[in-house]
Amino acid sequence: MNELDTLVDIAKALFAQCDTPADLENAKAQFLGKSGHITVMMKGLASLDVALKKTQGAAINVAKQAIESALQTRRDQLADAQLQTQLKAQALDVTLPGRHRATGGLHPVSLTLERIEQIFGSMGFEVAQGPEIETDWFNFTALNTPEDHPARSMHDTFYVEGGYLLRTHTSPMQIRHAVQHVKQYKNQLDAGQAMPEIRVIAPGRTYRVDSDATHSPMFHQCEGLWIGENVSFKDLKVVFTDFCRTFFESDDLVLRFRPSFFPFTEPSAEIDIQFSSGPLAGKWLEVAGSGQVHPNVVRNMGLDPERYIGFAFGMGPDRLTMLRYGVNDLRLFFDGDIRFLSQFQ
Ligand code: 2NL
Repeated sequence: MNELDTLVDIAKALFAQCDTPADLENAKAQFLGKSGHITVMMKGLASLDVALKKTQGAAINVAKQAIESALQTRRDQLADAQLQTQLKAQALDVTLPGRHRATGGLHPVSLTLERIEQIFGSMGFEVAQGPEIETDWFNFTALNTPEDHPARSMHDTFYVEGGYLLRTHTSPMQIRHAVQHVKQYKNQLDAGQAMPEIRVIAPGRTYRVDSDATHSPMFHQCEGLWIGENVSFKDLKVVFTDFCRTFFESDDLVLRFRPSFFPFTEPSAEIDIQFSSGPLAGKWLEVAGSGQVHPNVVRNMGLDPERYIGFAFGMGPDRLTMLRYGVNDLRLFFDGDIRFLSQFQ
């Protein structure tokens, strides 16, 4: 092996030991730089005679090319290694499950309220919504509730500063709606003409001092009111029967109107339903209170009770939701546990 072959081998060995592009370029200088071995040998050719110059020159060139080629090969190897390291560092595991954005949904009681509004809407009822902090007048007095009625006690009702209270039912909103309606048709009424009937439901939050498995201090109520010149108990029966059968999707569901008492209606009735099939079949379940609106209440709406008559009812959407889905503890609705709530989506 001649001197040049040895030089090429040394260069290859040296290049192989270089782990970074900077090391490699430094090693290159030892052979191809200004004072590198190859460069010095080339310069040495000048002192040789022509024949030797030719053969030696060619041999040096072969060695030079071999070194340049080895250099390029090592450069490519290092660049490739660097790329591999970078790819490894930035690796994406495409088999990981994606992080999905959970879709929200309506609360089960909201689903019930929407259902109630939809069904009564199809029967021509408007939806009235209003204040949860009420006056004594709208919550009790206008509804013919006597001063000494137990519902008015501190024990049953949340009173707030300024003589206000948290409404114990949504009826005050129906009084507000009726008064507004009567005001709107005042000219017609003053002229002895008829006004369009009042047909409204009032869904929303209500409050009572009460807390156990079937009572929450905040609960929902939906009341309904239909006032006209010729609205009877028969209409109440038709409307409420239709509502219950549609709400529970059960055409053979039956209703029972059981005599009862409320200060704001006379006569009054509790409404019970009975399913003919399913887990609750055969049991009478109380779902609402109802009655013919008391003449004093009709008067407080600004109407003549000799001419205007109608019915009202009140029901608990929380309880309707429990019946519809088979939930046995009311508190589940208000605990905010996503494992419970997500089951209704
Ligand atoms: C019940 C009882 C009832 C009413 C609510 C009412 C409203 C007006 C006039 C007359 Cl503006 N009555 N509402 C009538 C009877 C019963 O609810 O047990 N609710 C869950």
